[in-house]
Amino acid sequence: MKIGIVCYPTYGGSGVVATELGLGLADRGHEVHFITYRRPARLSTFQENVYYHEVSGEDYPLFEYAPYDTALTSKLVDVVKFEKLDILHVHYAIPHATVAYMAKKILLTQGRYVPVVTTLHGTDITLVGANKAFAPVVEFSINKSDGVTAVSENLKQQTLDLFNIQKDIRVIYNFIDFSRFKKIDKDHFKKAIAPNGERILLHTSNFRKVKRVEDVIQVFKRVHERLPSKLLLIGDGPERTHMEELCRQLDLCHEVRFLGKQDAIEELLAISDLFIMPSESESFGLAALEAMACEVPVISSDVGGLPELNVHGKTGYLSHVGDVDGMARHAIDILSDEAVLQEFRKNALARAHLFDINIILPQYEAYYEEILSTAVYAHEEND
Ligand code: GMT
Repeated sequence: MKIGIVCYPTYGGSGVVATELGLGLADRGHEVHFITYRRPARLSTFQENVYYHEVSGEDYPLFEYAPYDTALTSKLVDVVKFEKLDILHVHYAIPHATVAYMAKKILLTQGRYVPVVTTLHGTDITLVGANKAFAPVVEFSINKSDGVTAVSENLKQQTLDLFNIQKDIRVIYNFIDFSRFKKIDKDHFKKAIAPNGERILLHTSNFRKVKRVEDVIQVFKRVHERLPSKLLLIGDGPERTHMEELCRQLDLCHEVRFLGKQDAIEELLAISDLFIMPSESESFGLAALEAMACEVPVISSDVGGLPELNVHGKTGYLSHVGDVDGMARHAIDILSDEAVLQEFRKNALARAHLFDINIILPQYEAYYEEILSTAVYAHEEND
């Protein structure tokens, strides 16, 4: 198949999933065309079957905001036509599902039909999408997609609760590539961070409010009062400065390291004992899956799709949002007994195997086939 992939090329989970999916599909012999405003980080080297088309809008003094949606639509029309794409797969509903619909309509006037699959990732529904400023357009564009997938049962249900959706939504979970995410030996590195054998707790995120990084620090404070431990905070974003201030107030600066954005997350997971994800909302929790694949148990909130990934009492523990005492208690239970920690590590890995890229990727392929087989019908009926 010739597949066009549209996504945000940033550090967000939706961009990671879209890029890894495209690379995986290319490995399986499909021709994959990424269409984004910047080259996604993992596309920096030559890879067979992978093409990249950059969207660059025209700047003009009249525009206070350059019309990216229009530039992307025009690019999609061009790429679909000239690269003869079979299907367009857009990640994150805003504005990609809307833009794809527009491109599809333009192509139809030129006698060309391309089906569109939209994958809902989370905040495009729960935070941004549900906002009145976007909701009618998001609802319309989801209904006009030929296929719609969501990354968890919970996100599917939330989409159905928040919008008037007439489409079937297929759940296809986030996935993990075990050739990259696996426990590797980084003992020298561990000694540098925790020279006295302290336990290492880890959190990675984009430091937005929804991630509740302050809860991570509060949990760590409680753990640190009971066990020798260190906290690694990976990523960057709007809350980072506040979090640095909080660490100073709590006198934790020597125990907490802010490492900023990191590409080799698997090397940091390799030296970690526990992952903390206390999010206010989380449609799946890809970062937690990455931790589990590296045999790191997860202390998380119980929102969104997290219970579909993290099994309470087996791969980690779930607590209500904001229950930092409960999260700390669970963390101490796991970390204070080596045999318990090893059991949780084993369970986390076994659970992660259910989300192996080799299991999930064929689900996308089969879904594309299904959509393509009904495409002629959809062409007549959809508009
Ligand atoms: O908030 C983020 O973590 C980024 C965001 C995105 O769309 O880029 O991630 C969402 O998509 C990921 C991949 O499908 C999911 O694993 C994350 O749970 C989801 N984040 C939220 O729902 C907050």
